[in-house]
Amino acid sequence: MEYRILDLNSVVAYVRSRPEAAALLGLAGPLEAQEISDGNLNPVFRVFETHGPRSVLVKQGLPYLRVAGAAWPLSRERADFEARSLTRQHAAAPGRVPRPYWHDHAMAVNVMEDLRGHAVIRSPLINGTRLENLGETIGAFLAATLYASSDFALGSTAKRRLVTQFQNVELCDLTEALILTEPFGPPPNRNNFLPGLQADLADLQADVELRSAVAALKHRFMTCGQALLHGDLHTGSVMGGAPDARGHSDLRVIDSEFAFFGPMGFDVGLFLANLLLCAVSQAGHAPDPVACQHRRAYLKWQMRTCWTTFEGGFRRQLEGAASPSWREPGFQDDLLRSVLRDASGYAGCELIRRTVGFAHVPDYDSLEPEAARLAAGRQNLSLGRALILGAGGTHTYDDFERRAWTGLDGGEH
Ligand code: SR1
Ligand code: MG
Repeated sequence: MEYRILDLNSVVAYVRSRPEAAALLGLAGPLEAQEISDGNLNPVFRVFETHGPRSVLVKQGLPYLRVAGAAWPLSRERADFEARSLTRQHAAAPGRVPRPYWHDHAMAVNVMEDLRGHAVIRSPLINGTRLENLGETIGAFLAATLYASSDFALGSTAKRRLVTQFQNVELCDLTEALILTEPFGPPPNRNNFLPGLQADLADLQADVELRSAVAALKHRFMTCGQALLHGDLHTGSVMGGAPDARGHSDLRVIDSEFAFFGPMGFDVGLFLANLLLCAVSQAGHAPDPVACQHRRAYLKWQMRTCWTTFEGGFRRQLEGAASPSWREPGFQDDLLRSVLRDASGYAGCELIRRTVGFAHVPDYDSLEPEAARLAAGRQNLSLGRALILGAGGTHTYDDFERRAWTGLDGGEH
């Protein structure tokens, strides 16, 4: 089949034309489609039975960035990276990602489980919804997926072979530019920030020590292929079902088209940073200072649980590694400390780029009035800088937390 861009009409015919639709899913009767695109990169459709409960999710890579159009070309190979990484995540952490149904290379399409009753968790978190198992679930997901793709699990030969399947050149280049370069440098760039932050940004960009630390993080991102990362693990990349009586939700990690072999702390740091961005923004989103404090305490605990679950899960798996080298306690301590240091640095970069870079987050952008956005923006920049500069001195999670929560514990409003 030749590549063509799907729309609401053709996506139904496309699904019907595939043998998997009948064989795997029994989709035989009349079908309808609905567009449910949410991310920056790709259109997403739900194709569902008119008279039945079954549905699938169809995601297609366009030859350009969805939100920018043809002016920003992007190859369709991101659909291949998502297919390969989703399959591996599904094997390593079953039930924590949508079930993959089929990948169509020619059409740059991935068809997967439609998480129909689920919603992306970013908005609920902004609005104060408590998902009590969030940190634990994502920490366990990270421990499972990162370990399964590491040298510790695979041995160096299988790992090197696998790395060749994840040369995600374009999307790594995008991350290097948008997260690790442009926010810290002069034009030309695609930075986008409130005029009131101009002086703060100039001050940050003039900090030679900061620029060197970010250069080191960028170099590590480019050269340290520890494990297969999700590559874009923010709260817009997690969906959750309605919480049960205990506040536990069926959480699923989505959208792994940025997957590549990189430093494990990048995934950990991005996720922690997005909870922190939410915490900072609560000064403007929570209805009063007490609610602000409660919401922040919740987010703080989820961040800690995410790290401790990841660390514990990773250590447990190292204990079962085939090579005795990886069972050395001193090695394990050093490794996990270095992941935490990296997480601190990358979390700092994420806070900064979501405030002054090309792609922001609704936590921050939806703050009104502008003075509230300015205050949060300043706090994001200051925390981001502290996390980057303090990364080398981060030996324990307490060190990280102390730095990350500077000025947040009082529930300022
Ligand atoms: C141009 S793409 C901007 C951002 O969207 C994705 O979700 C990644 O976070 C990327 O940096
Ligand atoms: Mg995405």
